[in-house]
Amino acid sequence: MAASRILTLNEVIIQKQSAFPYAKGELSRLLSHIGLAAKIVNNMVNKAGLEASIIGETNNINVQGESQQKLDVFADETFTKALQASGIVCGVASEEKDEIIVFDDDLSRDGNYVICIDPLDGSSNIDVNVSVGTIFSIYRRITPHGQRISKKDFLQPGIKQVAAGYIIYGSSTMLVYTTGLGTTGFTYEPSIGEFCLSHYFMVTPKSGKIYSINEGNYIKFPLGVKKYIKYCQENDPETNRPYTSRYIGSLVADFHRNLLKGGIYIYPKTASSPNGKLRLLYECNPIAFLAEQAGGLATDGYGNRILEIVPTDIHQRTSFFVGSKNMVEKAEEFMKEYGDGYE
Ligand code: AHM
Ligand code: MG
Repeated sequence: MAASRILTLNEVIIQKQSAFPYAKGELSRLLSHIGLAAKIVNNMVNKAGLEASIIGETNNINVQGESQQKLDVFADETFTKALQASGIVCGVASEEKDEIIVFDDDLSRDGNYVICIDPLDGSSNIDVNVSVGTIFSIYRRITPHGQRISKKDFLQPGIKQVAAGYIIYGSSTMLVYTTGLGTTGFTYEPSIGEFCLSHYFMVTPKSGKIYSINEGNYIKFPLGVKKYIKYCQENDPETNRPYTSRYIGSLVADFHRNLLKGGIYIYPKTASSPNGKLRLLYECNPIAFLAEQAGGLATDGYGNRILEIVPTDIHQRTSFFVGSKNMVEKAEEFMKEYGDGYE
């Protein structure tokens, strides 16, 4: 639903502060810092075509075995600095860093929150002007104050998230977040340099017409996924099928479209990626939280709710089925019936 008068991100955060369980203004300040970093990264992403110095690859390979783009590094540094400057965050787990970063300065050491972040998801799309995003997830620390935090502060199941969100750098830039009280979207208004409330209480349709999956991997998919794709393609006027296939290859953009229009996004495990591709902590958990808060569902395709998976590694991967409730449930039915059999 569109807002009737202009409200900025900071105004809305302050308004909602009292409804938040840890209402000390800290989370509000943290979200403001994330909004600030998003503006800086947005500015750089927008200039990518003009600034040869920021497009293309670095010589580094990250912990995922993927080559780092220069903008990956820029986004990682920008968000890390903004989070540290907030004084509320004591550590970060980033897709771009092998190990967790512990903020050991006087300002941050005792911060209440840890953040899991994918600073620039889909960055292989940057050079060709396709939408990319930042995904973040916020947890309370577990380690008592006065002691140094460790990996266990980050290895919490998604149900423990106190907030999560993404920024989509697209045809317009948006910040979408939840603190567990619904999913809310803000659109960046460049003339005033503010994120303005544009999508209050986002509700995703229970059913949609879009399925999003990299069909180039079809041959390696579990049988249940192949059968579900076939179901999506079959003709049935009662269920609005055939569905339409849309896949950008940029999780935030694919999810955002499906959130608004109704649809399902699937990244299953495959014969060559037996644990799936997407990372639980900083890709799947935050997206799952937002999906559920908008009335959708997120599972691993094997009957497990993403938010209840207990992580054992900060870069852990999982198969991922997310989107409109009825569509995820139907895909789950196919997985239950046909499972992993490979044809
Ligand atoms: P990245 O974090 O290295 O950018 O990879 C994650 C991206 C997602 O945005 C996207 O949905 C997926 O990888 C696309 O993978 P594929 O090219 O295998 O379809
Ligand atoms: Mg990513």
